[in-house]
Amino acid sequence: MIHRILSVIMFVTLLILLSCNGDKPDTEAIEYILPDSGISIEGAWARPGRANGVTAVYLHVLNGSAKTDTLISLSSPAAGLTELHETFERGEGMMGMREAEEPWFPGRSIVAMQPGGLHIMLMQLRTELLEGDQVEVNLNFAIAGEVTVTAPVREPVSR
Ligand SMILES: [Cu+2]
Repeated sequence: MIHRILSVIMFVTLLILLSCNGDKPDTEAIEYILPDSGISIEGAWARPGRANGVTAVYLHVLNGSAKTDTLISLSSPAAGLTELHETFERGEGMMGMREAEEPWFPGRSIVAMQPGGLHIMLMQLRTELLEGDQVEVNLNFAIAGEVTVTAPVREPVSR
């Protein structure tokens, strides 16, 4: 609990950065086609980050199967700790983020992870991540199994 509170406090600054810089959902205009079965990941990208710091990875999860799948675990060789986060309103216009309570991906649907919403949080970054770098994330689903995605590092696209 204390760990969670500390985490939230630690990330408030980042959060302000993440949610208050006027970013529009970056991949909104792209239409993804569901696969016939299984899970595929599209449109992955990561923000730059400092060594020992944190950053966020955004992507779309396309669940082509009829069944709801669940994310069991996440990892990245680039980070000491990797979590699925959700953004929430803390009140008084403040936004916070916390570990997502419902990491579910309904059948035949697309879940977007994008600025201001769900995201994969990379913490304890092992090295600096600069624009042009790539970062690997492993998503371990209950049904689909492990899916590895390579996310290019870039700044958000502002519209
Ligand atoms: Cu986060």
